[in-house]
Amino acid sequence: MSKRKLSKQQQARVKNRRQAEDNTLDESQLQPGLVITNFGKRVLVEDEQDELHNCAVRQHLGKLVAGDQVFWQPDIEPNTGVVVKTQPRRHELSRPGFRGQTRMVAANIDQIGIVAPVEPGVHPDMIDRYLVAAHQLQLPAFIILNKIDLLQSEEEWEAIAELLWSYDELEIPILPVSTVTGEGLDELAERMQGKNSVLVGLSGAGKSSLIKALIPDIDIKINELSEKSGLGKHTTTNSILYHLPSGGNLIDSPGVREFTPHPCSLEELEQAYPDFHPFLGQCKFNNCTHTTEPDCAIRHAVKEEEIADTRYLSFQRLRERFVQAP
Ligand SMILES: Nc1nc2c(ncn2[C@@H]2O[C@H](COP(=O)(O)OP(=O)(O)OP(=O)(O)O)[C@@H](O)[C@H]2O)c(=O)[nH]1
Ligand SMILES: [Mg+2]
Ligand SMILES: [Zn+2]
Repeated sequence: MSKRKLSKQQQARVKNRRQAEDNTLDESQLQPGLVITNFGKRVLVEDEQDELHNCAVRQHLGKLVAGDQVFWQPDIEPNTGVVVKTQPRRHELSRPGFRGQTRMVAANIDQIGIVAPVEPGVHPDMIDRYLVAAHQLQLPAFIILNKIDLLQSEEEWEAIAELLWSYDELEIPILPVSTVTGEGLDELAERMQGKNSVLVGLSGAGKSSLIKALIPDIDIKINELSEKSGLGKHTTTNSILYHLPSGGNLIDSPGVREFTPHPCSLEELEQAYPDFHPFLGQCKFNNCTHTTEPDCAIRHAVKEEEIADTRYLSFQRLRERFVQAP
């Protein structure tokens, strides 16, 4: 991670600017707000009366994202302002981005809904990567099997069940839904009631469609967001927070081609795979990578079908690419 270091002189300049900014801060003007979405260097902040304000962000605050709690002060123009302070985040879901940068996905969430669509396909590898991220954040995750209206036969259902049995064994909830027929949407709404949830998954998985199906006056909301931010209405380029009718918030995140969790140690990766736990410590070598070593308890468990092949393979792909040497 190449985060450029500031020189002493630059650090002093940043500090002086911050102090100058703080001196102009009129505490009586500060209002609490919730970041609904970010675009460029600006954010849409919702005030306590549910009004939206297009706000600049003080530079030292870094990147803000849907779900951030902030303090802001109004500008002269109506519905504009400046975010001057942030509240500490409880959780932040992010991923490594381009050239060592971090891409923020959502802040202050209680749970992660992984959207796995029947079409273009359920990819256990993708699910496992989000499960590793959820483990890193100590957050519960569940799987939304979307577009089940496209499943035509018993065989197709069986093929999907085959891909998902290991998650069922891990007691990760799986919710079959369709935004076309409405099947499963009540159960999904119930699971998200009163909580802050984020929907994640590959582009085209149906995240935005699910949000549209769950929130009755969504078109009005989308128009309002687009009007206040100047953004288009149809693409999800940044995360957007919506309020659920029965309480709680739901964050729509932009799809990625391939999600990657943050790098971690071999031990941490092993911990993120609960199905490996009963066999850990039983390999011949205590630094076993579970690849070619003799007497490997993990590979033995895979052979005995106590660990799913897909889980073993996704673990190895993550280990090769994202495990940092100690
Ligand atoms: N058959 C069927 N199609 C669906 C369903 N849900 C969504 N779709 C279709 O899937 C496509 C992608 O849906 P989106 O909701 O835009 O997907 P997304 O996950 O938000 O995609 P990104 O914003 O690119 O990440 C659209 O053409 C939807 O009409 C469903 O339940 N059944
Ligand atoms: Mg979308
Ligand atoms: Zn081993």
